[in-house]
Amino acid sequence: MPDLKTLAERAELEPRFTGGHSLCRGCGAPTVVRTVLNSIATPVVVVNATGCLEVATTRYPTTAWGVPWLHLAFENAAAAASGLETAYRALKKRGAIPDEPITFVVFGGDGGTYDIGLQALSGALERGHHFLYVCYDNEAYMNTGIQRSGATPFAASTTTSPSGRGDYGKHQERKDITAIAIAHHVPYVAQAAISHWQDLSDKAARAARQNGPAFLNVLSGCALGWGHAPADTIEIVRLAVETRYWPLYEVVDGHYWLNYQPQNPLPIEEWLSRQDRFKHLFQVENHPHLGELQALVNSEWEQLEARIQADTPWFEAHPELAGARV
Ligand SMILES: Cc1ncc(C[n+]2csc(CCOP(=O)(O)OP(=O)(O)O)c2C)c(N)n1
Repeated sequence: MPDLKTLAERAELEPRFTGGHSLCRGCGAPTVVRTVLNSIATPVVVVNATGCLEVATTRYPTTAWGVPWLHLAFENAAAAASGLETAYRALKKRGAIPDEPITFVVFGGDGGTYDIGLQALSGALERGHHFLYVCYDNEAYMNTGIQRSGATPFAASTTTSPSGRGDYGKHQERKDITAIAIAHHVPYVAQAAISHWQDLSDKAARAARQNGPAFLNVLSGCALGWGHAPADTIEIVRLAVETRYWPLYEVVDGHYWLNYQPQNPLPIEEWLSRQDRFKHLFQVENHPHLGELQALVNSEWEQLEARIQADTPWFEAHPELAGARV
């Protein structure tokens, strides 16, 4: 498959996703989409689960998509990509169409990925379809009014896990969808964030080169749902990385590699205090939950670090498979 080696080459690619859509100011989703699509050298076909991205980019009679694009329901985005990819392979095998590479890319929000579309995603990953699934993770069902999803962090206030009247927001821990994807033994799984766009771009390029399923979980952002000024989205997503809440790592053929090591990890409060969805945690009666959140972050980081250390010899033996450190 051809490759776009430099960021300049990627930036110069004709835009596959244009401005003029009606996503909110400060929304992270367009950054995810443009960065991913401009990092893939082949023609692409996009499958889009419903959510903010789909709704706000396709207002009749306009579209922000400069590529073939399918709108699907939550439940079946990955199933539709499986069908497309299989049909394309079958037609090529029969000689009915030219043998040219196409990358099939799914975009789904966290509601569509962690929860409602999980069954189809799991099936497609396990069957080994050659496609890239990208979750733009804003940590709630934003399009329908900020309802909690499986991605919503512990203690975040949403419209269906509200804080107040003695309650502290969501009681459950967030689901680790990246680990679930890894458990399917696919060639490439990675976590990325819009604050580290070069890393995201490289991961998209690497993911598209795999000869099998690839999954990217990208921390996006939502000024409205997280409760901050639109101009602060990138900075707040960066704080998620600097507090170790959102590690940037990749798993290549089952082997773990860290792409970014925060030199002076910040306490989780530095990320939480910038967002209204966590402001109740700074009331005295909720202080214990701050400690619980920090303990969760620490324990997840330690588990990840142990896996990364265990896999260091494997990457030393296969240095060409290790992604760039950012
Ligand atoms: C089966 C089904 N249930 C509910 C809806 C209504 N609905 C449309 S968009 C949306 C929220 C999507 O959340 P997410 O996938 O996280 O994407 P976001 O809106 O945050 O971009 C919901 C609940 C639907 N379209 N289909």
